[in-house]
Amino acid sequence: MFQRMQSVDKSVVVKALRELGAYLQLNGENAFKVRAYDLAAERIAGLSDDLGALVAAQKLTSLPGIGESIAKKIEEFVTTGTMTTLEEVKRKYPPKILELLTVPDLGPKKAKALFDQLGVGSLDELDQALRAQKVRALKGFGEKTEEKLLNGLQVARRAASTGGRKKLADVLPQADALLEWVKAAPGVVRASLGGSVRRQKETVADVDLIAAADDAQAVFAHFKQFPLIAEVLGSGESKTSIRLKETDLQVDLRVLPDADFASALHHFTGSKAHHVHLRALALERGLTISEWGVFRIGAGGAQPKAGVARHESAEEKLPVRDEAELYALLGLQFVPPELREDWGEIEAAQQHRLPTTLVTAADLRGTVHAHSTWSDGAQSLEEMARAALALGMTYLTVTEHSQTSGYAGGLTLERLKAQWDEIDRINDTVKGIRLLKGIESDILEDGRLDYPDAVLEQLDVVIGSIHQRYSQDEAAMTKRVLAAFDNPFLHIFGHPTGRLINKREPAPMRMEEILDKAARQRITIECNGCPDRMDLSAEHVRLALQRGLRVSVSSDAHSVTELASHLPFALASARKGWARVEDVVNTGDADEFLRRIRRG
Ligand code: DGT
Ligand code: CA
Ligand code: ZN
Repeated sequence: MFQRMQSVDKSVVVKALRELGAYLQLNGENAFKVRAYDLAAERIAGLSDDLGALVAAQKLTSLPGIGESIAKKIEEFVTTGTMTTLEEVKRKYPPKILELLTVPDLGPKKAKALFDQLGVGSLDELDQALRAQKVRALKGFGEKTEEKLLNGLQVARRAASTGGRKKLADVLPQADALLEWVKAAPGVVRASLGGSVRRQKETVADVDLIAAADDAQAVFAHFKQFPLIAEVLGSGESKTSIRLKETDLQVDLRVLPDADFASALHHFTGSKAHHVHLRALALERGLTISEWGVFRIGAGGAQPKAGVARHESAEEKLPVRDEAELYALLGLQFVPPELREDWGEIEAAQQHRLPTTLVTAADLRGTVHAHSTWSDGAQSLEEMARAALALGMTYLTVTEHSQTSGYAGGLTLERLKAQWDEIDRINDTVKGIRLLKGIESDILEDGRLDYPDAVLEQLDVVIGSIHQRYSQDEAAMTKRVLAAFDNPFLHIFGHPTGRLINKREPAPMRMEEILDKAARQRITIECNGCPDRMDLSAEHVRLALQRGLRVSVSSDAHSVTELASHLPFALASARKGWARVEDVVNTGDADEFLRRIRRG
């Protein structure tokens, strides 16, 4: 597994250390020892040097928090591929026992008791024991614990099926509420969300909050009063972590003096990959960047160790009032948080060719992809029109489902034509908003659209989407989409991959080939704002834009609420994929929209 010492996969080592720590917990080892393995794992995970090289040079113990004994275990693992201590302790338990530690309210002691007394060694076995009401009979458990564990079991199962990552939309409301709560804490000068939430990733593992205040403990005391807290996981000098009720979301709050806020916010916004790249750049300029700030390396040229830097006098700490200053110190254009993934943004920032006009909500003039009671929407067409108007939109594309989607109230030809009369009536009576006649046509199994060309031709906007037969293989699915693009009346490829976050994988298709053809045929690609979908993914948006394609920022609204609530998620995909105002078809008025989606 590790023939060469170089390029060791750190994540495998991190996983082994964490596992060993978890088994030691089961064994009843003291918390101090267990924590040492977690700390070592964290240290290795955050390492920017090559681990293989460190081991070869026998320099592991020079890392803070890694002592002789752990260093030996890492060395053994890196050189032989096994860690004897881990293998030994694993043999004492059934293979899935660590699953139990993922259940909230089930600590290592209780897990061990369940194993020793009931032979419970996995989530499934825990489920059976709970149902058989065997758990309540154990000493120290009881009916109340049983009920808690039944709940916890569900949480653990959900987490296991999603890799523990939650949808952005499920997290944002609580994250925003917490941010407001922290801003109201005594002495807080400024505060912000950080981490993957600030970078607008589609899924997030936890929420990171950063606040500026002189008295961190006073802020923590207020933080812990937040009504929805299930448990305080830890509280230290500058960080407090909590777990929330209902969502089981973990939130880390860091509080620093205002002078350190910008560099800390930058650090805890990430991403790690972005930082690793930035740090290399910084070194070339004689600077180091860490969570403690930006330092000019002293005349001696010594590199500060993390955590020591701020106390060392050889380095000069540079003032950083905001993130733009930090980037300026590196000779870089400011990089918006969404772009910080090391997807080429640092190279672009060096050359000052990062997009400066990323699309915002204020740029949108029309709302694209809406359903009403004519198909499976919740409100009438007129209500949708008035709601769009209230949002400051100047047009709304009416795109009901087509006839094949009978289950979703898809429109027969007659009903489609009847709808045109109503659209004309609303356009005459409701001033300030223009309804465009459209359809969300099914892309059938062979790539045909769902109405005759003679009908499609009469529509202002045709979205083509796949709703059925997701089971096709990659070749068939790709062929299907490519064929659809040959229809001259198709304007927009709707929710392209069909992915449902944490529920359904993207349909298999050769996306680059599809985007190549879309570019040739001038098809617009949809950023779908339904928070379960958010497809295109940001990576795909980027690929589309690189081919000169335009995207739509679509609400895919089935109600007046969704007209507004879905937009931030379509925008998140678009912005994260570097879409500028001019790359988005619905940032101009209705005529401009029609010009931009036009094919020839
Ligand atoms: P998540 O929580 O998995 O959705 O994604 P993030 O990016 O929010 O990751 P998280 O919460 O582990 O850490 C927040 C930020 O803190 C991360 O984006 C960069 C910074 N950070 C955390 N750990 C390390 C590390 O070991 N090395 C470096 N360079 N940065 C780190
Ligand atoms: Ca995070
Ligand atoms: Zn659809």
